[in-house]
Amino acid sequence: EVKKVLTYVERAAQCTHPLSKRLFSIMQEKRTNLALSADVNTAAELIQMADSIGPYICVLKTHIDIIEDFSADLIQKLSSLAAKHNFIIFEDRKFADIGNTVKQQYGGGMYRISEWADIINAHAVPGPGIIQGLKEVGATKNRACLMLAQMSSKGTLAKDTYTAESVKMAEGNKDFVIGFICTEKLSSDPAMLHMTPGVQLSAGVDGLGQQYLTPQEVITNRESDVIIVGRGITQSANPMQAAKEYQEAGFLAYQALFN
Ligand code: 5IU
Repeated sequence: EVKKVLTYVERAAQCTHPLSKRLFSIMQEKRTNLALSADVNTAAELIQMADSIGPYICVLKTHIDIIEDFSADLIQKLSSLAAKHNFIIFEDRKFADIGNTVKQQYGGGMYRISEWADIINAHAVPGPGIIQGLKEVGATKNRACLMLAQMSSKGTLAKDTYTAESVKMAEGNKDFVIGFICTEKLSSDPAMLHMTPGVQLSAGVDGLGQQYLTPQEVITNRESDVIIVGRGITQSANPMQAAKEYQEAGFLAYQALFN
C-alpha cells in the first residue's frame, strides 16, 4: 500500500477551522514548519526574539507567566509582530483544571490569554469538561486548542491508553481542538496538526528530563508537522542563524516526504 503524503496546501484545504487552515497556509508561504519556544524572562527579550526570528517561524510559543515585567504593552507589541511577520501565537499554558476554573484562567486574571493567544493547549487528565470550559471562552473569538497527548520528557505518564483517550477527546471536539502536542503522528485526519517539542539538531537530553529528537526524526520518521525549538535557538550564540538552520532542516525533511 502506498501512503499518500499530503502537501501543506492540500492539508489547508481539508481544514474546517480557520486557524489550522491559516497555519498550513503560513507554513507553505513562509516555507517553515518551525515553532520558536521563546522561553525568555523579560518583555524586551521576547520582543527582540519575536522580531528577529519572526521571519523563520510559523508559530511563536510563549510562556507568558515567566515574563518578569508583563504588561499590556508587551501584548500589543507581540500582536503587531505577529502581523508583521505572519506567525501564529501559541501560549503554552497547559490548562489542567475543571471547566469552570480553566474558563477563568483562560479569559481572565492578569494575562487575559484568550485576548491575544491564537492557540492554547490543555491536558486531557480532567476529562472533556476542560475542553468545554475553554471552548466557552475561545470559540467565539475563533481561537483553538491543542490536546497534550504525549510529552517529550523522560518518564511521562502521557502514553498508551492515556494518549489514545486524549486523541479521542480531541477528535470529538474538532470545532475547537485543531491538533496535538505529541512525539509522533497520532491521527490520520489531515486537518489535525501534530506539534512536537524536544527538538535539537543533535539528539540528547538536558539535566531535567527533557529528551531531544532531531528535526529529521520528528518530520520524517515520527510524521509530525511542526518542530518546536527552544534552547536550540535561544541559547545559541547566534539565534537568528540557528533559527535559519532549524527552518531549513525542518522544511527539507518535509520536502523529502515527496521523493
Ligand atoms: N514542552 C516540552 N515538552 C513537552 C511539552 C512542552 O519541552 O512535552 I507539552 C515545552 C517546554 C519548553 C519547550 O517551553 O517546549 C521546549 O524547550 P527546549 O527546546 O528549550 O527544550
